Amino acid sequence: MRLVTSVAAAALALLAVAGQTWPAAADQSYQEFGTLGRAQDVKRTIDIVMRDNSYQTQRIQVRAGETIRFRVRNAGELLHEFNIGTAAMHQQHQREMRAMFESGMMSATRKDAMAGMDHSSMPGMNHGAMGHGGMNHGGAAMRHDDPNAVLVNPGQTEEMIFKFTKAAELEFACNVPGHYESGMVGNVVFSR
Ligand SMILES: [Cu+2]
Repeated sequence: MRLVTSVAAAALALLAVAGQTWPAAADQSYQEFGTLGRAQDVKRTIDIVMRDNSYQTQRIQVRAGETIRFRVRNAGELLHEFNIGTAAMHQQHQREMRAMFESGMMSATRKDAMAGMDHSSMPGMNHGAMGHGGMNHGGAAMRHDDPNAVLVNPGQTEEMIFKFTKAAELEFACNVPGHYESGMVGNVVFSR
């Protein structure tokens, strides 16, 4: 079942990407089901723990209209992502992420590999942790300012506040090359 869905999603993603030059414009598809949340609207925090290569939780439960603070900890030694989207969105994002890895913009252990050995690679000095939109090194990395996704370096914790506006069939997933395929994906379940 999942295989069939994935193949269909991959075909859709290919169609969606065809004709665009890379890097593609930021994917606004999340607006179908949510938006950037405001801190004052947060009623609940969900802790997400990421390892190499899995999530501690396979399922999160939310309500339409709810604003949630996700506290995302990377307890692994590799770079990981927490991204909320449809299966098709994840497929497309995986293609983009693969290109970033191939270009050297990201590495298996660092989201800002281009920055080299500057202060951003020192533990405890990750300026990205001050807010996922706060610091990027330009170019396609800007993509990760999307309110529905956060990339977390090994050993770091980052927060993401997201408002679910509408129920949808969603997954949370890590789109670092190979991770989704190895099972780094879980379900977002809407309750009433
Ligand atoms: Cu991962």
